Amino acid sequence: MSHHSHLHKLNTVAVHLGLLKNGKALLFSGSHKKLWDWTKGEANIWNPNNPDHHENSNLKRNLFCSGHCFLPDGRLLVVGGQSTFNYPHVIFGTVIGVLPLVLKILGKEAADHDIHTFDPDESDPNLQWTRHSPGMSKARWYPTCVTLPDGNALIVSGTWSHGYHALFGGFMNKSYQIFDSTTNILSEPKSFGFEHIHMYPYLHVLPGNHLFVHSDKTTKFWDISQKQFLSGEFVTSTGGTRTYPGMGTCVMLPLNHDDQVAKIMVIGGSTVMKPGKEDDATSIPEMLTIPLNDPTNSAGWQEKPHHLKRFLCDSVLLPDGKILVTNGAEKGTADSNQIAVMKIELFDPETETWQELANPLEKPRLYHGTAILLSDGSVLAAGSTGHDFTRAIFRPDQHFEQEIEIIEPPYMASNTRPQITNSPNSMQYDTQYEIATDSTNITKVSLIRMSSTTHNNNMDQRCLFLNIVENSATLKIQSPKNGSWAPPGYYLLFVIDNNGIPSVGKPVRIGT
Ligand SMILES: [Cu+2]
Repeated sequence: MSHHSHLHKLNTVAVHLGLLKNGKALLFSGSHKKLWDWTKGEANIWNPNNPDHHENSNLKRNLFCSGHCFLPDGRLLVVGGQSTFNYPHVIFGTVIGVLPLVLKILGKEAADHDIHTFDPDESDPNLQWTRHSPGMSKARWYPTCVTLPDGNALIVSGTWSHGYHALFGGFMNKSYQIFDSTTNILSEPKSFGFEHIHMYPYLHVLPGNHLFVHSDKTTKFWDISQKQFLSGEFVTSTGGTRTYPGMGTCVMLPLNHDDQVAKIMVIGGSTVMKPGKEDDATSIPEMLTIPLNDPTNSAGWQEKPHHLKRFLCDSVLLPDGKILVTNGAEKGTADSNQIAVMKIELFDPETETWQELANPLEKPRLYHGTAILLSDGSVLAAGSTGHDFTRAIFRPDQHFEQEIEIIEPPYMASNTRPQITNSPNSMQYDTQYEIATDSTNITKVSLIRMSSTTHNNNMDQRCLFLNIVENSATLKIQSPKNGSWAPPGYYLLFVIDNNGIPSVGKPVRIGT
């Protein structure tokens, strides 16, 4: 088989990347020449079916280092954005409060108080982005958000002053807010209850209405109905931070419809709590097995077979239930890293083993790299701002990666992939539906949420294997039990045959 290039050049840096319900990819950030200029934003829409073209979407604000998750109707909620530029005089001006005031008067205030949505149903590039008012009263730079079982989005973390952050190591926004996806109204901030939360924590909604929250090395569980943390916490055993600025990636393994436990893995990260340029990344993944009826009853984080040493890496849930791990570097901290890791790995949760793909990445994907699953089962890797952001400011063309690339998991080479010939466009919870396929050998049916990611933190990603209730002349499945198993929104539906080969995914709206 001849090896052809999978690279496509766009005119934005995919620091932020999402798969829209129409199957196109949305990429956005600051200007590809000046990511840090808080007055300039940039967004592209790329169609995998027409890969040599892209559309520009008119993003007026710089949403560099925001957080985002998909709402039930397929809009992307984007929280925050670029803070003011971190030159020393700017930091000083920010700390004494003069700069934000002056910028507000000039109409040039930074985007870190902003709340935006992107609407894929809108074809006019000038109307796709909506800035909602009022924004957040207290800024969030590097926040995380997640769509809850009721379809509203929980927003946590982020620093509220870039200036204070640069000088004193971080002033965290410790409140939570909820964005109502029906009224577009943001709730008043309330204390989240995680005293030492840092930037871009990992959040996952667990079946049964608890939220997994992990920051640095500490895991806690938040009761979504009571809006408070359960007592007790768990600590990863390998010592280093797993989140920003030494972040690896965190993924909930595929759920089965009758599971009593959820398994969450941290893959990659740092060997130390406060990484510098010379500190090694880890090669030790850890897994937390969480009893769904009482998460605090977990036996704690456990080491699993080692992968390649890396941080700044992304995990992508594949339709067959395996996890693809790509991107990153062997040493360092976010903006100052060394030795790109070009190899791509697959983790099989059934056997708990790792395998390397035959072809490596074509481009280094370092800090601000991204990767997501596309509808056909391939993986889109994108973004990167290189080894050293300070140097990149003088030669952005050499550092700010505008080329995106397609990774093909082994099943993409199969010329006998099963096909879904008919499937529902939407599904209520806990209901039976028929799926028509061209194969009589379907053994599994998976749902993967169409996801968005930034800073190696996929805030949407989850995979659920559905209950097959009939598999004879017709294939009949039971949809997810409720929003805690599959928060409302758009998913890709895949069928997998007895050789483990998945179909192309069909978009389906869950929980309408
Ligand atoms: Cu960033």
